[in-house]
Amino acid sequence: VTASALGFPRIGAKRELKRLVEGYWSGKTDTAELLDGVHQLRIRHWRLQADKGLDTVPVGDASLYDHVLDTSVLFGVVPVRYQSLQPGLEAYFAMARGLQRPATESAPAIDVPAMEMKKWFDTNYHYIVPEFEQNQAFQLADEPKILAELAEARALGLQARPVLLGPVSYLLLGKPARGVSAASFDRFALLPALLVAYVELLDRLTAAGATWVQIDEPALVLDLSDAARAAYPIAYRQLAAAGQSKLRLLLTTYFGSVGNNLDLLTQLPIHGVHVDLARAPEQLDAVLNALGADQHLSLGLINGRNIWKANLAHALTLARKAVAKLGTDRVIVSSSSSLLHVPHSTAGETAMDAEIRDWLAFATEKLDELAVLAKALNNGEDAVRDALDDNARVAQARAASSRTHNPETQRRLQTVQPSMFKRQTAFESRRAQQQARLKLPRFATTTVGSFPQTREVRQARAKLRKGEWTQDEYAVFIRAEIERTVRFQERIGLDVLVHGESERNDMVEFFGESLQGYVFSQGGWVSSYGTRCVKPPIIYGDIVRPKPMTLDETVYAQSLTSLPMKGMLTGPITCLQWSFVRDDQPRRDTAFQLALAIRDEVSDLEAAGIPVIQIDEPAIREGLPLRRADWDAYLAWAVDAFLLSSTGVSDATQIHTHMCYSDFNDIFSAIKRMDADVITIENSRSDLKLLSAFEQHSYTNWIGPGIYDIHSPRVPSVEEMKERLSAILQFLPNDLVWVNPDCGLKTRGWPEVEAALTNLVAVARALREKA
Ligand code: THG
Ligand code: ZN
Repeated sequence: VTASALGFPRIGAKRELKRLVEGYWSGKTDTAELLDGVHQLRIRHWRLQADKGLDTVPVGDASLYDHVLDTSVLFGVVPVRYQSLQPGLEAYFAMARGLQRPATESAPAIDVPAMEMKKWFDTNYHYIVPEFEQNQAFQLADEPKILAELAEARALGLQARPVLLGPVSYLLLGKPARGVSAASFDRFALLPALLVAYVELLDRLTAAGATWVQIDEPALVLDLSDAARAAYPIAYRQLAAAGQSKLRLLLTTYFGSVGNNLDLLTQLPIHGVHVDLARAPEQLDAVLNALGADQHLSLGLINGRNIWKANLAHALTLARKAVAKLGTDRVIVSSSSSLLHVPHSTAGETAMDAEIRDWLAFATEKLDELAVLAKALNNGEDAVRDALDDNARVAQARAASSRTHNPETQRRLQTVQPSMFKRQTAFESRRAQQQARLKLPRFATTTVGSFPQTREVRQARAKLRKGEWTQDEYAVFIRAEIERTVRFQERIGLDVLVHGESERNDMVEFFGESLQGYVFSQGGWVSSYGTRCVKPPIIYGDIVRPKPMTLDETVYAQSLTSLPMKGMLTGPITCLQWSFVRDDQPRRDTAFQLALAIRDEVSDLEAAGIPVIQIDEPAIREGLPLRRADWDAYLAWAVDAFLLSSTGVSDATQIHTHMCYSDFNDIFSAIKRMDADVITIENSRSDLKLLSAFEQHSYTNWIGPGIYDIHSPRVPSVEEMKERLSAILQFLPNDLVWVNPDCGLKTRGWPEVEAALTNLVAVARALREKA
């Protein structure tokens, strides 16, 4: 039995990758420094894996920005608009994040936007979406980065396993390039040409000494079309012939069960299969039965998506079953998925509650677990007795801890009634009462919640954290920020104001820090996109709201103005989705506990006279299970959780919600059932399909489709936003439309926000006069 991980977090223990790459962008780091820095980081991560006792290290999983973008560059899939740039880092980073450069004497100005980003399966990681032309050519790069890295790892004496994204998953993750009609686009028509490039690469990897290559095909856990299923045998028959048939392919699946794709998998001429036994342990028997006589099986036993120490006894039971059937030589113990989705190490978490820290394993600690499993299987459990005993002790301590159970929360969960999932009356009657109370004009204007988080704001938080400021000094600073933000909105002429959220680091982490049942880490960063990270808080126990979380700031903000103030909360599903969640009870129960805490906050805000409350649920769609058959069950409890959080108010209190990713045509009935009085949504691409869905499903509540794309520093003109709004009004009844930006303004600067919001208010006013 050997041990290996499918991939390791690339950001670094101290987010070294972020500093290197952002330093390069700002001109502080030159190319040589950047490349040397990431080289050192790679080596450190390989050595760490080898030192922990892993037999094989993955090569090529690290990236300067994103591994899917790396795959596109590897095969020459560079959209036309970047082809005039310098190949190499300039084109690469332009694809990742756009490039603006003023004209010089010798060169014209450059202004190319970034490629699209999308969520990687059901994770909080975003990949760069490949763009394919109708007859896309594929051309292996002259100096593939993965070949250089293989040489580096081998030079260190390491057993290195190159990692590639598989051709079928790669094609499925992409989209037709601009100008290519989606209707006539057939991605699998590109397969033969793509395979030629893959074969050439595999040949070169073999020549460079690779014996195994890991090919990731996570699409195999999805519902596949017939065309996608047909592509697999074609692809892998061809790849199997590469490397003079000496190379061995480990085909990996992760994030779920292979399910009905198992028959497909077993037809493929591959040497090994990896399955996710953390998410889908029940598939082991079927996979063992289906495996060919010489095929290896990589067991995804250690969870790559969560941070709890594994139950090693349980993992060993599964592994022994595999060894009994296959023998030790054909079994690999591994992480369920790449460890990209968990933080680097718990070692720096000195401030965390020691009892809870003892329950956690981040990526580095998961390597230890893998090594223990392999040793136990190879040399007998006595060889790792101490580690196994310690693991059993932790599992028991966690199960028995009084810290995870709160009787009052449990009692309340039992008393949840169907009536708590409903507003008192239907929207029509609520609407009249809210109008009478708020007296808002038609085309009412508002923002989605956050205002620019300037350097001063982040520095203030740092001063508080480091103890340079007292809580009082910090509170004085925040109040000044709130007052400035309120006066700003009054001056601009917005109708429903917000306090600006300057006291919040992240919309999920902030609530995690205010609720019991949560712990948060100091350095538990996880890549979200490129160099950007999030620090997911950890839900370890029953949720309790010890005191109001947002009341002081919101009430203070309302005291400054006679205009309506909107209280800002994060919804239960988004808190769940963007946290590490306890694995000892159903996610639904945790969501309902969060919902009850938010429901209490909503009541407190209402009682304090706040007339409008927004409960953001940007993550409700990304929480959708990967298989359609599981959607309805999820949507039932997810929408119930939102309703539980939002319906404990009188008719005259206006509930808003917000969603960032407008890709929700297929969950429309769930959106409707949320019954928010106002929903603000992203619509930066003026997606008429989305708007027609509102019409089609006869959506009757208020809607605010964003008319200002906040993802770019560009200031949209009055004309531009007017046009966008006119298009919107083709589809939606005029008296249901709100006017607002796409999303929060946290990542923008004040001057551009002032200019854009001034234009936005002018658009709304002009429409009112016309109507
Ligand atoms: N919060 C959480 N998850 C998210 C988002 C969020 N997932 C989806 C989307 N929003 C991801 N977007 C971002 C945007 C910005 C940053 C991270 C994810 C970001 N991070 C800072 C960085 O890496 O420099 C760190 C922030 C900090 O210092 O706290 O800018 O909003 N949970
Ligand atoms: Zn948003």
